[in-house]
Amino acid sequence: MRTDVAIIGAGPAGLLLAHLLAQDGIESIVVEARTKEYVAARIRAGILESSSVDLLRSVGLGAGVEAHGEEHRGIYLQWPSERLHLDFVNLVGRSVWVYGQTQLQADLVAASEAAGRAVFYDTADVALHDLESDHPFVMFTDADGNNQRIDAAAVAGCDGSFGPSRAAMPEVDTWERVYPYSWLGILADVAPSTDELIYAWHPDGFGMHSMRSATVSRLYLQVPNGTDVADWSDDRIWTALATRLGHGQDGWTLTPGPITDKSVLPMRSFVQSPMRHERLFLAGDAAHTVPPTGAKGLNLAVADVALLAPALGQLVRKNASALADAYSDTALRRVWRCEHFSWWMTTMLHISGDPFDAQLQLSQLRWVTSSAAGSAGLAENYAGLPIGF
Ligand code: RFL
Ligand code: PHB
Repeated sequence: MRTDVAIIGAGPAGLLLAHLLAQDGIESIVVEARTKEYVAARIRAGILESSSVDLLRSVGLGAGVEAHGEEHRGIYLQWPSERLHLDFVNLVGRSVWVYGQTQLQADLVAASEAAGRAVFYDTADVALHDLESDHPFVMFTDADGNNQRIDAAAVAGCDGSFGPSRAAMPEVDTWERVYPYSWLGILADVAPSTDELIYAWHPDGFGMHSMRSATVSRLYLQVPNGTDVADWSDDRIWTALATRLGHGQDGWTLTPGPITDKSVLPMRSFVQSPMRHERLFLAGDAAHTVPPTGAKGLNLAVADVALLAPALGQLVRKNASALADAYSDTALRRVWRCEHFSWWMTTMLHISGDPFDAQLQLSQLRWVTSSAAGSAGLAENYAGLPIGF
C-alpha cells in the first residue's frame, strides 16, 4: 500500500491526526495492534480543555461534546473541614468539559468510518523502516495473518507509552518520575454527588470525585503501588471514598451505587526528546506521560496532533520542512508546562513523606484557594493554555 502518512496507533492521537490530515487533503493509513472493540471499551480520561473542544468543533467533531458533554466552570479543592471552589471562568475566562475519552474515541471512529478512511485493527509485528530516507515504510501482519507493507512520506508514532515508535528513535534524552502510589479508579452507575469535580487531600490518602454523565460517576482513591483490586470490595471502596471526600461535612453526602468497573492505575511522569527523528514524528503518550491528577494526558495528545498535522501537510505537499523542523521544540514547550502542572497537582494532593510534608501541602492548598494569584495560576494551567503556547 502507498499513502502520504502511515499512522501507528488508533487512540485519540492517531485517529484525530488522520482526521486533521484528511481535512487538508493528505491521505493516511492507521495501523492498530488491538481490536476495534478493545479500543472502544477502554476507560481513561474524562476532561477536555476548552482549546481541545474548540479544535474539535473547528474540524467538525464537536457534535458529541455539544450533545453529551458538560461544560464546567471549575473544580473543588478540599481537605478535612474545608471545601473551596475555584471558578476558572471568573479567574481566567475559560471553562473545561466533562467528556469521556471513550465518547471521544467513539466520535473519532464514527468520523473515520463515515469518511471511509483505512484503519487496520488487530495487527501484529508492526515495524518501522528507512526512517532516515524520504520514503520510510511500515511492515505489519494484518488480522488475517497476511504480511502488509505501507510506503509513505512520513510515519506518525501515535502508539502510546509501549508502542514501537518510541523505541525506533535512535538518540534521545528521557526524563522520568515514578510515584510511590497508584490510583484505584471506579466507574459507578449513580448520579454524581457533586456539581463539580472534587480533588480531596486527606490523611488516609487522596480521594477524587469525577463524573461521566448525569447518571455515571467516576471516582478515585490513592492506594499503595502493587494494590490488587481483589482486596477492595465495593463496600471498602465506598467507605474510604466517604471518609476522604468528607461525607457528612457541612451536610454533604456521597451516594454510593453499583460499581461497573474497577482498575488500578500506576502514576508516572515521562518525557522523551526530541519528538522527531527524520521522517518519524511522535505524538501523545508515545512521547510523554503525565500522572492523571492534572487531567492533561488526553489534552496533550490533542495539542500535539494540532501542531503535527500542518507540519506533515507542508512536508508531504511542498517538501518544505520549516514546520516539521519546529515541531519537537514547539510541542515540548507545552509538554513541559503540563508535566510541571501534573507533577505539582499530584505532589500537592497525595500523601507521601512525613508530617512536615503534610503541613507544606496544606499550606500550599490554603494559598492556592485564598490568593488571587495562586488560584489564577492553577486555573490557567487546569483550564489549559492556548494550543500554540
Ligand atoms: P493511547 O490512547 O494509548 O493510544 C495509543 C494506541 O496505540 C496502540 N498501540 C499500537 N498500535 C500498533 N502497533 C503497536 N505495536 C501498538 N502498541 C500500541 C494502542 O493499542 C492504542 O490504541 O495514546 P494517545 O492516542 O496518545 O492518547 C493519550 C491518552 O490516551 C492518555 O494520555 C490518557 O488517557 C491518559 N490517562 C488518563 N488521563 C486522564 O486525564 N485521566 C484518566 O483517568 C486517565 N486514565 C490514562 C488513564 C491512560 C492510561 N494508560 C495509557 C495506561 C488510564 C490508563 C489505563
Ligand atoms: C476522570 O474523570 O477520569 C478524571 C478527571 C480529572 C482528572 C483525572 C481523571 O484529573
